[in-house]
Amino acid sequence: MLNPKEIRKDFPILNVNVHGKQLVYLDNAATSQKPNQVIDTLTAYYRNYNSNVHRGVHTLSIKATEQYESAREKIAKFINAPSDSLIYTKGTTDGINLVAHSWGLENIESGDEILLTEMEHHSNLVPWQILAEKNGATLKFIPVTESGALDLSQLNILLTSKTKLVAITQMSNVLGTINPVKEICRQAHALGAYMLIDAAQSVPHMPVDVEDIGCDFLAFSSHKMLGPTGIGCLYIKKAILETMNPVNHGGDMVKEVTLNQATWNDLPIRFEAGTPNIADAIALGTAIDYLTELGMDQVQAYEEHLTTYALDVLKGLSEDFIFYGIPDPTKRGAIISFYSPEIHPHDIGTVLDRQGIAIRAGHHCAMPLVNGRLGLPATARASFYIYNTEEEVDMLVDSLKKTLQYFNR
Ligand code: C6P
Repeated sequence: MLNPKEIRKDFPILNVNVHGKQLVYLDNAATSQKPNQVIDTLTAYYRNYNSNVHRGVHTLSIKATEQYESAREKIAKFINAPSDSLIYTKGTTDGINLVAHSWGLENIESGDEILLTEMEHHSNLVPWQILAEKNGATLKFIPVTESGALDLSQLNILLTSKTKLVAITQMSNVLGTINPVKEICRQAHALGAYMLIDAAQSVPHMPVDVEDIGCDFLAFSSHKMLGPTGIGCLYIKKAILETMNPVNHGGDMVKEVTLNQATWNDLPIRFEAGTPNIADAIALGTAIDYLTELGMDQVQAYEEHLTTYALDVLKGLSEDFIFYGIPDPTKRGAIISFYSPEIHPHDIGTVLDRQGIAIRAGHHCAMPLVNGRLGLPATARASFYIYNTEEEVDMLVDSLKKTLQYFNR
């Protein structure tokens, strides 16, 4: 089992005081904190070898290029992908938009169907809305059951020979539900549809193997997995990537340019026009080293343990709060959304903040799920990571009790 007390020593921010209390950071689904190793990688790059990549013959540029490309290899290995199928992006949103604007625009036609779910983040919804409107495709949605799972009994009705793309989150950022993407992918492929996975919440918290799942596209963000903001990755199956056209054009993505035309560089550089986010890519490589060292099986097991504990102790508050998500902690990630009909989630968030506890309150960029399916104005959400402890869960419970008292409940 992971030792969060040891892990915490690597995260300087966890010693910060908020309103005179030591920070209890439970907003990891929004963004995770960064260990010294990642912070040191960033400063080492800027202090010692800041330079552009793929361009220079000088020592610094060669070192920057080596580090940038070796980070790509590590990240690709982490999800069991070949490194030439892994494109650096700004994050999950950017990756999904790239697929929609390149592959989507050219392959999804009038009459085609795109199958999504009711639990998608706006990043895996709005790009498909725009594309469907432009190309005349239809959006369909797998419903969410009362308990917070996908209603897979609807899958063979919704998935038809007209389905061109199935685009699904592997883990809900509101309910924590882990979706059976491998099985959905198998069924999608059997009908000739392509499969995209929004892995923003899964890659940071559980082992993900694109080869095993068999998906065509998979996007994730560095900042939710101990790495810096502004960098993420998009995996695209090689055979598909070879047929796709770049969305951005300019330096580095070209092989030969004349006044009137250009040819594209090799994969995946052809999708990375302009000077890339070098420091953050290299530091994401360090975050990958950190997680690999811990072992993703261990990360998942620890979070399951902490979620089990949290669900158990939070039961004591079930008269005052409704807790959402599948009760079985093996089928969900370390995300717990809750709601009190008496106290607005933003008020809960504000009162907890006064006690040093950071949670998120809002629609979590999943308005169709929160406002539509759950019928709530917002939820309060606590989300855990490798450095959170049972003591912190206890502090959350105590603070929620104080919040109830504060509002005279
Ligand atoms: N969810 C949350 O608090 P970006 O912003 O591109 O790194 O990730 C977007 C995204 C896509 N899909 C899922 C399932 C997500 O959870 C997120 C980010 C954050 O839940 C910020 S809204």
